[in-house]
Amino acid sequence: MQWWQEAVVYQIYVRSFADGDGDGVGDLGGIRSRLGYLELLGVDTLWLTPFYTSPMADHGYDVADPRGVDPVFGDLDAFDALVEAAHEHTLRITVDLVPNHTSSEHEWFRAALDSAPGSPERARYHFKPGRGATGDDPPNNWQSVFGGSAWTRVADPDGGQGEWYLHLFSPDQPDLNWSNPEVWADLEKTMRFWLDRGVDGFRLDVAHGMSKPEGLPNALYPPSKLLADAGGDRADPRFNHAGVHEIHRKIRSVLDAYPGRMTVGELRVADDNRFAEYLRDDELHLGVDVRLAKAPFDAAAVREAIERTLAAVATTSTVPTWTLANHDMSRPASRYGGGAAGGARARAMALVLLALPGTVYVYTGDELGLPDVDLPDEALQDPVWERSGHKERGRDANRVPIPWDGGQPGYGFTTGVPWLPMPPEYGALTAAAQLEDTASTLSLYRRAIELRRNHPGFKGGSELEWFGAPDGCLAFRRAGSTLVCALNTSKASVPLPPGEVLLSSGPLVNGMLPPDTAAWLA
Ligand code: TEU
Repeated sequence: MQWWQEAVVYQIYVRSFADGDGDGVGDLGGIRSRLGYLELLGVDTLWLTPFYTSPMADHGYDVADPRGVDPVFGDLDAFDALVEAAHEHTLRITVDLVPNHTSSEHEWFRAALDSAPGSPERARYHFKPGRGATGDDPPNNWQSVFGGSAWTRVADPDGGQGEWYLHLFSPDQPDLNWSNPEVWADLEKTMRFWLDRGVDGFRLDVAHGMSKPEGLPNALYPPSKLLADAGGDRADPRFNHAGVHEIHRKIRSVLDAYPGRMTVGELRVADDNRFAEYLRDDELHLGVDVRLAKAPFDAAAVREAIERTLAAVATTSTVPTWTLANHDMSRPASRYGGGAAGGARARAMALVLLALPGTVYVYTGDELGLPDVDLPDEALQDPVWERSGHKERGRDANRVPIPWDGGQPGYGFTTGVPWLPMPPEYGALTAAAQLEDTASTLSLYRRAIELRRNHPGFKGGSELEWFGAPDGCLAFRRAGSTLVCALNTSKASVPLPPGEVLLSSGPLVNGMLPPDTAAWLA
């Protein structure tokens, strides 16, 4: 068993975790100062979102220099110090890589703008003439995931209206042309750069992107940004193109020279068979699966998501991955209904999550039960807000900084002004307050992670056995194990399966499992 096949990975949204220098933005030094907390929580691996040099149009997913640290996050010395300290705390470190696109401030893209159509500088991206007599229409009908056309027109070096370039995300994130060998050579250099500095693995952003079909043909359906998530759809030419697998084989060949290091791909691929293709023995080690995170709080839907995730990896030699959220999704406490019920359901789902075989991802702040924050319009920073013409508020609500202790404005996250306002209700949810409260969400996560690591009931295989359960409920155990996880999403209390209760997500009532509650039994 490799370490990544049974890890509890904690996703750090670097901007929002801990601010070491008082500028209101989280940084690498801040993370280093909070490693003790992560050790207490019991996670074994960290995933850091991009901390590379960036103008921050998409908060770091627009990378201007993939081998440099942005000054707002620290410098290379701070990174090296963090890796060393994390390893001393027996925490592994995985970092994001963004191979699909660069920032428009990347030196390659600046050079492309200064060069003529047809030049080698432009050939690193997708530049094309427009359609129509004067080239005023974009080269095809592709839409940006963030809204609007996926094409932006540039002025030619001589000042006239010129070519268009492709950006599946914001215009500040031009897509790289992966049929250009320079693009791979540069990613390989970047991977070796960070591997040689001691990282334990990579999360590959948009791992179903990169490769594009020859000639960039029109999409055949009415374009809609929602189709970004339907990557399994063969009619969507933007993502999941067959050529991507050759890229993953190259990535894997680099990793194979660094035993014990791994890659996990962000795979927005709805079709189970196509998902599995990325997990062949010479491609990714793991794929991020958001099926469970997308399921509503309903036992039948949760069971279906779990079974589909298991089915998607059943033909591979890898393991399933599970998560309830990430930096792109509404937080569980809000998604499951908000208020006291939403909080209780998020806690119940945490026990489902942590009972499952394979690798688990916990998004920073979910262990505190943080809700999404209702931010005022003027605070919003996600490019989705502007790109959608203010129709979609974007992802800032689930990226508000972590409350550590004390009160407003910074709650121990920063001595300055936090980059997104932290609300009054954070006072009761700080890590410090929850560490002292045995009934807190944080205490539940700590206990559950500890049991997951040490209890023999978790040593079972990767198949699940399902028990008969009342309507709106589910119960399962790993094949060969005695530990049962039961979840009640119905409106009535139900009898518990037989066994000693090891942990429950809320109080049991007269030995019954109440609504919005889960329990582990041995
Ligand atoms: O997200 C890729 C993605 O496919 C989008 O659908 C994303 O889910 C977005 O939330 C839609 O609003 C990755 C990163 O996780 C995301 O944070 C970046 O913005 C994006 O890539 C571009 O790098």
